[in-house]
Amino acid sequence: MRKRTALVAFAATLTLLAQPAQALPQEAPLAQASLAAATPGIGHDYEPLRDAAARSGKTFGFAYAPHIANSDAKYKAIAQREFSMVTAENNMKWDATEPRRGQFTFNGADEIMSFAAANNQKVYGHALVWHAQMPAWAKSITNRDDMRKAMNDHIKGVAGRYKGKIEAWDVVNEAFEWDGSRRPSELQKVMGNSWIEEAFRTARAADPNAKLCYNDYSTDGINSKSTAVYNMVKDFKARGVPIDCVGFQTHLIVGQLPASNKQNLQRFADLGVDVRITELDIRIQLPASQQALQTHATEYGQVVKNCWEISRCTGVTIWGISDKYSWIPQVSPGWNAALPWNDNYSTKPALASVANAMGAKKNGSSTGLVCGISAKVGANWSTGYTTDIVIANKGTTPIDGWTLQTTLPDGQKLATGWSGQFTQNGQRLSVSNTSFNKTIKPGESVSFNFNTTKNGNSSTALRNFTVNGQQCT
Ligand code: 9MR
Repeated sequence: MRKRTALVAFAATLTLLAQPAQALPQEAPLAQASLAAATPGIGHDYEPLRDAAARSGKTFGFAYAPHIANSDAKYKAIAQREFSMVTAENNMKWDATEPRRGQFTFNGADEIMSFAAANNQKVYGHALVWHAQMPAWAKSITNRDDMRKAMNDHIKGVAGRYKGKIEAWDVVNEAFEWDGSRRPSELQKVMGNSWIEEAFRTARAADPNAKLCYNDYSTDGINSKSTAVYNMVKDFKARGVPIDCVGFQTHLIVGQLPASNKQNLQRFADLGVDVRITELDIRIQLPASQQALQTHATEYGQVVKNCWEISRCTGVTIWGISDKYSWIPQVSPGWNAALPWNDNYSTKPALASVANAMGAKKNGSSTGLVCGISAKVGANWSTGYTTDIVIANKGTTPIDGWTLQTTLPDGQKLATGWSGQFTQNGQRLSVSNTSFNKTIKPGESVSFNFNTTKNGNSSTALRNFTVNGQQCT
């Protein structure tokens, strides 16, 4: 067991809470992910953007590629800190999950589910039926009933596996052409017009709790394609075909955000479905000029604002984190700079623009107090766990006396604390300095820890802190 320094307040240690040095093997892995959520932003000094989104009842998502998180610590830290929703960039697609007929492979998809769970993120399922990344065996089917069976079995296999755990599914992706006609995919050619509604009905039966979405690109403004989708949604609603949401990919070219974007989102919302910006990126011809970066920032902010002003818009998902891994240069050579984070994780003006459109707070902006928090689960046993917190002074003036506040998970109670003065009021926990750790000089930090009872819940790495009333991450 770790050696504790001065024991202050809450001396009533319960014997039951005696700590084993290690988590018991049968316990769930520690919620390490939220550690990064509590670290300062990479490339900016705003609070986690997921927190700003949450205040508006929305989520901020990103397209996630687990192999990148496994090799790039900054990507992973941003993924954990900034986002409250995860879309699988590739791992939940048909070719990834059913490469051979009837043989499902869920390794990558499962990895995404556990990453999201560890980071308290929702999962947006992408995509059950799509003409691209459709395995060759499925594309080669020519018999209508056989294709229907393959499609329905696929939907049941994937949506069924994650039943109850997916916020929303892109049931059908990219089924229309620019002129509003149906895309002449194998799906369309072999099954005829009814395949889309059949896919939705099958998905509803496979996971009745997931919201079911239609998703497409170049539908961001009012045009022939978005109107065709609009008419389909209207028809589905009228006939009781289960559809709950429409995703607007919003893969834009800088300077070309349609003026009718908000009006278009609103007309879909008015049909009684949720809308979401599902794959936002805005590409620029390289090298990106200052002027292009300004327009880029304005458009990023405008898209977020448009969603934020529509109550049925559930949020914005960006298609990646850093330009380094964007799909854009492979498809459009000479173009990129599409995401808010550059190759080296510095940020473009778009990041601030998005943050401001969400009403994100800057760390320490109003009092000059600039602090950083690291909070992690330490010892962890069946009935309780230890939280270790470090407050760092990241500013240029000393912090002379401090009170940290945070919220404990429902039902959990403070038991014992060290190196601070602890009070719990409801689920709100306040910790003030002791005489020996009152002053935090610039560049220095203080640490303290405490035990909480679990009351049948699991250990949770805390997030959302204030120090002296100031948001601190
Ligand atoms: O970003 C994805 C890229 O890694 C894949 O190679 C590509 C293959 O089709 O799909 C990309 O994601 C697409 C998404 O699934 C659907 N809308 C368009 C996205 C960009 O092509």
